[in-house]
Amino acid sequence: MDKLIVTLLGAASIGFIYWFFFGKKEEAAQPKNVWSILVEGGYKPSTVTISHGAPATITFTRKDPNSCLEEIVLPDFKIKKFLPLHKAITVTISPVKKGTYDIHCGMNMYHGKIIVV
Ligand SMILES: [Cu+2]
Repeated sequence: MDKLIVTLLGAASIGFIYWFFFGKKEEAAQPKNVWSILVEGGYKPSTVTISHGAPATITFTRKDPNSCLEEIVLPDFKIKKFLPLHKAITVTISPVKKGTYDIHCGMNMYHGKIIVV
């Protein structure tokens, strides 16, 4: 009887872990064209998925005083913006081609990704 309970508990926790990691990942991969990225010790989320052929807006809010993160660069879209602390800065992109595009800080140290599907 004890063994059965342990087995059931084990199965339940495996199920939970699976749901926790894979369920969330699937949700993050769902394309949408309005995103908010928190800039704090990096970019959160660091990967955003958008659909091609429609304009997408990404709002960056920097909460990290580290000057390394004060500039956001989207090289493929020729966008470079200063991010004042605690202020939402929105960039709009209209990617026509599917692919993966880089987001990085002014010094190319912190990285994020835009996946266009
Ligand atoms: Cu930097």
